[in-house]
This record gives sequence, structure tokens and C-alpha cells, in this order.
Amino acid sequence: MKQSQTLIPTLREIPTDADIKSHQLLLRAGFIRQTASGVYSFLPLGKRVLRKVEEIVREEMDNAGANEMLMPALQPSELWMETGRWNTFGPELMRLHDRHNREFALGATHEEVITSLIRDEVKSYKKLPLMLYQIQTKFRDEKRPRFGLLRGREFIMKDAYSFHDSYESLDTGYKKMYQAYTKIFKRCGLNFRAVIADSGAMGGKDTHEFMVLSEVGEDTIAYSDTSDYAANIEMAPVVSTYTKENEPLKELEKIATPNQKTMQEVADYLNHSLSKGLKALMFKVDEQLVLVVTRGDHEVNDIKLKNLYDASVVELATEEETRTVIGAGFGSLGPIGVNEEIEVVADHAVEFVANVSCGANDNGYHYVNVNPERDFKISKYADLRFIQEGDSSPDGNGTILFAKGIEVGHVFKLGDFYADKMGAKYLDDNGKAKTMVMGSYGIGVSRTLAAIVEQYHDENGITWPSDVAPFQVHLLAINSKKEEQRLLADDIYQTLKSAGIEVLYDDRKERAGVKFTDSDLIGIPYRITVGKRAEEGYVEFKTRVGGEQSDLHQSDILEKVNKLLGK
Ligand code: 9G3
Repeated sequence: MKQSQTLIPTLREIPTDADIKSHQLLLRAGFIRQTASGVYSFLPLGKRVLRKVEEIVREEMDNAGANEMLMPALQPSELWMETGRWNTFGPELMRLHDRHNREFALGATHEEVITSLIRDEVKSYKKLPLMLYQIQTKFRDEKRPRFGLLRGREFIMKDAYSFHDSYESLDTGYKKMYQAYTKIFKRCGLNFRAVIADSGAMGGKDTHEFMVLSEVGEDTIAYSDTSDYAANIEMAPVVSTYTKENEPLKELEKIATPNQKTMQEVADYLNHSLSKGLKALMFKVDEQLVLVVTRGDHEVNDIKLKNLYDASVVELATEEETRTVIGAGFGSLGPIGVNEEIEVVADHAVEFVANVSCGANDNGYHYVNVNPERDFKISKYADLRFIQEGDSSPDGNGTILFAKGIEVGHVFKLGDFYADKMGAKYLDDNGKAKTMVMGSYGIGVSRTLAAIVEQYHDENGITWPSDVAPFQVHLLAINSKKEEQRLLADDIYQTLKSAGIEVLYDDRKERAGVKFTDSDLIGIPYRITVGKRAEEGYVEFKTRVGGEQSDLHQSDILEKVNKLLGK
């Protein structure tokens, strides 16, 4: 491709509304442009990288036995009504009416569409297992699109769906996908972890997220410093390594603690550490009021609370709802003297405390020397807190550390949730109708592109790994007014192209400085500069990363490039 004939609008300045490196650099290097909030155009360089990432995904999906297809973005609302998801998803699901006033969703994901297709077309166990995938534009009306391609409202996803006649078969398919994902993200050059995740609003149970380690990631990963254990912080279980504090039980006492609201204020006022206080929060678990008690230095994990009750909605109760049933506000809640209609649950750590403080359920008062079982009853102890750095790793190896991650992939064992709701059945080998079992597997393709830039850039611009770079060689003719330079550059361009090397040829009538700055921004792995020594047939060869530079005779270029590209 010749730069004088394409569209690569590079920018010198950092765009003001771009907060992270990948967003800044993809704009400055002319790979993308914003069309609306969270909606982007991929310019030629961006499209070439997108295609490289998609090709890697296709190869590994095909190797894993999946078959590519393409489903529509326009999805009839009736399908989403069959699973009940038309109503459970709010404004994030983009909806529209057609000319006959029929309702449609713009596809945010395709479980309903694919399941309705399979229930009509697959009737026998002989056709299972079946693994289908597509690479397609998805729409999700994010409340706060940000960080460029990392959280858009229209984005490219590879979504795959597998259909099985048993959970054993699903396990096999899931493992194949898990391994394919590992290959894909390795080939993209990414430093990632597969983390145990929570299935969230989906059916099924087992699920893993593939997280690219990055400071700008929105998810927090809890990982072991000595093993490969890694889990999404929402899911990471806390192993109960507590020991009963063996101090003698002191006399329970109620103390005035005027205007002391937060745990820290109370701990300071009563002159004890956070871990010698109890925190109580009132939650609405599917409309049922539950008081959740944790140690003062721990945080309630609402996902674990939701999973404990297998609830669909878990949220904090309002101060009014709390005051109505407890008679006190948020800063004074505790497990002592709570009326029966409210269930009181606690994190495992609470069982092992002694002589701690807690709210007296009376504004402005706390109890001290509080002891479980003597002073309050807990209906259920459970793992209800977020894991913390320094906790022991749930696999028994090492200690937990935190890292930020960008979710680029997510694999789910869906179970029979969708097949059951939509009647996707097959006849087993006894002719008996059975409900299918499913898996679903997503990769954020456009998000992966941005994640690569987050991990591959320096102060001058993007440094693409060669397997996903938009081109393999950047050829610069410094002064195309000079006949000998233009002729040599044209010659090299043709030689490389006919050898199947992907070359971006900067043949523009621009100053040298502009060409070098743009070349560093765009980040193609190898650069050939035709300049002053063109008459002798010499060019300058430079690698983008490491900046290794050498003069090379025209006759040695092809061999050097082929060797570097491992051809
Ligand atoms: C929606 C909207 C947003 C959503 C969903 C539905 C996430 C939704 C979960 C999945 C699960 C898997 C197949 C590919 C891999 C991920 N956000 N999810 O179902 F209507 Cl607005 O998408 N689907």
C-alpha cells in the first residue's frame, strides 16, 4: 500500500478526550476515528489489524472443530421473550421497530438466535456435539462508553455456541475452547491469565474469563504469587484459616459513641483496630431483608451473597427501609437484638472474633466486648467477603496478590438454561426426547486489538507484534524528488511485494521528520529507509523495537526480511 493513496490521518497532539494509551495511540496513528460515543470507524490500518486478529481466531476455532457461520444483528423480540431476557435487560439492549412496527433487538449476544436455529434443525443425538461460531458486530448501549475500543457500544465479537447431549460432552467442548483461547491470546502476543469467574446473570456454572494484565483493566484479578491460581476478585473464595482468639470473654457494655459513623471512626473512638469491630450492612436479597455481618477490616462480596441465596437481585437496603425495621441508621447497625423477621448472616471470620465492638442498633451507641454465640445468633456463617491481598491462595499454594485485567475472552458452561426455555431437544439412542446442554464462548475482537496496544507501545507510538502488525515492513523514501531515491524505493517495493511481504510505502511528499515520526507512531516492526546512499544501492534497516539499525545493500534486503519474519 502506498501512503500517498490511502488514509492514515496521524495526529501530533494527544486527543483531549482519550485517557488511556491505546485510545490515544489508535487515534494519533490513524487506525480509528470516533463516529459517536462508543462507536468507531476502523480506518485502513485499523481494519488490517482487525483482520489479522480475526484470522488468528478463525484458525484456532476451526482447529478446535468449530464451524463459522453468520447470524443477523436484527433479532426478533419474540426470541428474547421466550427466555424472558427481553424484560430482564434494560436500556443496555438496543431495541427498534421495523416499518410494520414489529420490535427487534440489535444483537448484544446470540444465545436466543442460535438456540432457535438449532431446535429447528437438530433432532438427533447423532448430530451432537455441534460447535458453531461467528465474528460479528454486537451492540450494547453502555451507560458510560469509555477507553476507546475497550468499552464501546458497537464492537466486534467472536461468539461461539456448543450443543451437547451430556455434561461430559460439554466438559470436553469447554476444554477444547479453553485451549483454543490460550493459543489465540498467545499468538496475539498478549500477557494474560485465565481466571475463574462468576457466571453472573447467565445459566450454567463453570466459567473462565481471559484477562489481559493491564493497569487500565476494569476487573481485579486475585492470583497466587507461587501457583497459576487466578480468579476474578468477585468469585475468589476465601479459605477459612481463622483461629479462635483465646482471650477471656469480657462483660458486654453499651457505650455512647456520638456522631461516630464509619467503621474507622468507631474503631478510633473505641481505640481498637478495624479487625476488632464488626460491620453490619442491610441488604435486600430478592426483596428479603438480610443483615450481613463481617469483621470491620473485611468487605461484603455481594456476588457471593447472591450466589448463597441463588438470588437474581441483591442490593443494599435504603437507610429508610433499614431504620423502619431496625430503628437505627447505617452507622449503628449490629447483630445484637435484631428482630426475627430479619435473617442475620455472617462471614466465616466473625465466628472467630472475641470481645469486639458493634453497632447497638441505636443511633449514637455501640456495644463493646461483644462475643458471638453469647451475645448474638447467626443463622448462617458463609464465605461472604472479598478476598484480600495477603490472604492464602484458595489452592493452598502461596499468597494472594491483586492485578488489574482487561477481559478479552469469556467461556461459559451454560447448562440447559436456553435449551430448556426454548425447547431445543434431541432424540437419544433410545428415541427418548432430551433437552440439549450448551456452552458459549466469547472473544472481544476489537477489544483485543486495543489490549494489544496497551501492552505494546513506547513513548514514540505503537510497537505491534509482527503477527498482528498492519504491515510487516515500512518503506520510507526520504526525498522522492530525488530520482535515484524514488527509483530505488519503487524497486524495493516491487521486490518485497512480489515476495509476498506486506509493505507500507511512504511515498508522500513530506519532510523526513514527518515520515519518521509517523512511522514510529504506526509501529510497523521493520523499517527500510531509502535516503542519501541510494546511488550506491544502500538503505538503512531499522527494527521498531530495540531500534537496532544497520546499512544494508539492496541485494541483501529480501533475505534479511525473510529471516526476520521466519519465512
Ligand atoms: C444483553 C446485553 C448485554 C449482555 C448480555 C445480553 C453480557 C449477555 C453475557 C454474554 C454471555 C456470552 C455469547 C458470547 C460469550 C458471552 N452482556 N451477556 O448475555 F442483552 Cl444488553 O454475552 N454470550
